[in-house]
Amino acid sequence: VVGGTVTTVETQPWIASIFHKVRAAKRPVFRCGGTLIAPCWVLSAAHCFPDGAATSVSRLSVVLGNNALNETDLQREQHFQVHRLIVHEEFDNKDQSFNNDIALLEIRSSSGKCAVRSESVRTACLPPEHRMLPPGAVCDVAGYGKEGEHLWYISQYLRQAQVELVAQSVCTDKDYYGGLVTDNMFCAASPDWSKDACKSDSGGPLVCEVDGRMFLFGIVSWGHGCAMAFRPGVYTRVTNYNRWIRKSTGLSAITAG
Ligand code: 4AZ
Repeated sequence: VVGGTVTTVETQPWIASIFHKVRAAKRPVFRCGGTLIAPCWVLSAAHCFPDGAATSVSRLSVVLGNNALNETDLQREQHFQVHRLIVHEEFDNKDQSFNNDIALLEIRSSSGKCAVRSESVRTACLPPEHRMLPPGAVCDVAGYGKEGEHLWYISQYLRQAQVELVAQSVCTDKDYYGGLVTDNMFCAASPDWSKDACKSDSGGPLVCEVDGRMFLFGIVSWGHGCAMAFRPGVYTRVTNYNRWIRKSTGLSAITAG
């Protein structure tokens, strides 16, 4: 996150960190963010798993309640293996279009359990199908991604920033992204272009408050650079995927929070 502030995981208790075991590395390497939407399910971005259905789930792991990536705090954290990875069937990024950039991870602890609600771990609500907020609505993006586009390291600590929803007609204007932004995406930025998601925030949440509850409207997906003028952050439009989420998880209703 560029231009944001360090936050505690209790402020974003639905955030997940997804790690990938690499042969040469001692520790699992941070791959992407995610959002806990049900005790056994984390929503993330399809592009986080470039091997798609061929991804070896045994190399993936998920941590909830994670404040600092390189510190272990078992008071807060809950650790999981990935039981199943479901990448959207129509995500095909050969053309780098990022359309349908959505994936689900079914999580299980080593004792076979799902997430347990605590101060640091809690599900985000999913908004009703096709619900839209007006342009200018203020939302929060959170993650462990870069604090500047040209830094070579990601943030050690969870950070968040307030961004505003950009009208679809504006974001698809030729001065912005033109036809690169599909109906399955929306844009968000800060009015002075100082705040944005950045590399390694991918898969993580954009949440917006409605009637005192936080709803997951977006998944960090892509953008040209970070915090650049006329180049908002682009997010997967979660409200286009309620049916896909229901079908994939087998959960008939996801409303908890
Ligand atoms: C990335 O490379 C990335 N500014 C994620 C988000 C944004 C740009 C790049 C949005 O994962």
